[in-house]
Amino acid sequence: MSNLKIRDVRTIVTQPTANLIIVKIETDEPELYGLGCATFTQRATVVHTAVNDYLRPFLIGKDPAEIEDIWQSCNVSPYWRNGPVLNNAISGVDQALWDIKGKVAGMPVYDLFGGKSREAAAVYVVPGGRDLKEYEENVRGLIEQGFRCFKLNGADRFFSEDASDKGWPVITNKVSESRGSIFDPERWVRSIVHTFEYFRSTFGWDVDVLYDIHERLPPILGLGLAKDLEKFKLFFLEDLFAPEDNDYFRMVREQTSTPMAMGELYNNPLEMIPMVKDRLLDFMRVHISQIGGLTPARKLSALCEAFNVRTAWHGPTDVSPVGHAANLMLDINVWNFGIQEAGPYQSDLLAEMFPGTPEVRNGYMWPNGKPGLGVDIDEKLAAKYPIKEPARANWSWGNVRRADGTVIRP
Ligand code: GCO
Ligand code: MG
Repeated sequence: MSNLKIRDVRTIVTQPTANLIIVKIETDEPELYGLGCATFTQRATVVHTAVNDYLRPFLIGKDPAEIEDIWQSCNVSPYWRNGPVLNNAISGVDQALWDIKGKVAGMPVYDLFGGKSREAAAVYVVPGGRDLKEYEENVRGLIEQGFRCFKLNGADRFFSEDASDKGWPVITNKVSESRGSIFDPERWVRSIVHTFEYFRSTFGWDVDVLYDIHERLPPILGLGLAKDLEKFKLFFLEDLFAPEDNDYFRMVREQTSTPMAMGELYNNPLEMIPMVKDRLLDFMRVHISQIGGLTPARKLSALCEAFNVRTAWHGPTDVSPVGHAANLMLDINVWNFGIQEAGPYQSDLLAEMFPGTPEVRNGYMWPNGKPGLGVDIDEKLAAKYPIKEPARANWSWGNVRRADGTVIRP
């Protein structure tokens, strides 16, 4: 591999569902290229610029085999570092280089990492339903298909105190619609407890359940909820606090055994390391492209193993199929795997646009055993779905407010 050179680096930005950003690295060997996920869906065009204007000229001519050196030099080249935009840009490059290395070696990336600890990655899914009856039917159908772990977000709307509430979180339209959705933390907390009472009494204890607080609660309410939910034996309670409130996890650890999952909002190692070394979380849930790709994620997995923290990589619809394949390489390899989020990313369109997309069936995500990350992209099809109105990709994060108009920090 030593005499290969990077010939071109460019992004493929497409919006088949969420805004997805893929980095494609072409080498001077015809048909040898790699793909990496750089998806920061809320700021896709900024990542596009970071790759094309800054990393491309920095990388052309380098040896694609030197993944570690390329990661380290890309990380310090802007001087200021550890932010979401540049980390995503570097992730796209990093994952593409691992893809190339696997293709040259003729093996899946998990084999480059040391082989398989399991054949497939157990997943969790988020059941849907327009009403409780349909929700229950969907859960029973998923259980029959072999799924055993469920995120209950969304079901709380069936148990909110105001029958008119439709959205998540509990919505009370006490302020004009122009301010977006209204969030009432105390009512939402009560609806979550009712949701778990329903789920355990309806589906029993042979299934795992989890919930995502999404950092929206005042910390002391979150602590109280974690204690109230202890009797329901959650698989984990996710994002109980915002990264800015990491130290509140110390109180949770002293007062309840409800397992903690955190990490999708982390970018900076200084956010992650204290959480692991002080055993303040049970599951590390970073969005791998937000921390710079597979190279740092491998190192984070090893740090977590030393403290018996398990992995549960972020895997929503705003991770591309290339990114899900990257998650899966670590899921298959590491000893301390916990669970894999399989956000509803499977669709006929995505499967056609990304041949080799990891398959989710019988409760597991399955590697396809192909060299590299095992996923390709149909660029012509991707080009048919350009990003529309980038500014609208905020997904309401700056519009969710309390009844008094205070914006909620997710
Ligand atoms: C999850 C996440 C997502 C995020 C989304 C932000 O656990 O999957 O919380 O639902 O809201 O990825 O863009
Ligand atoms: Mg989450």
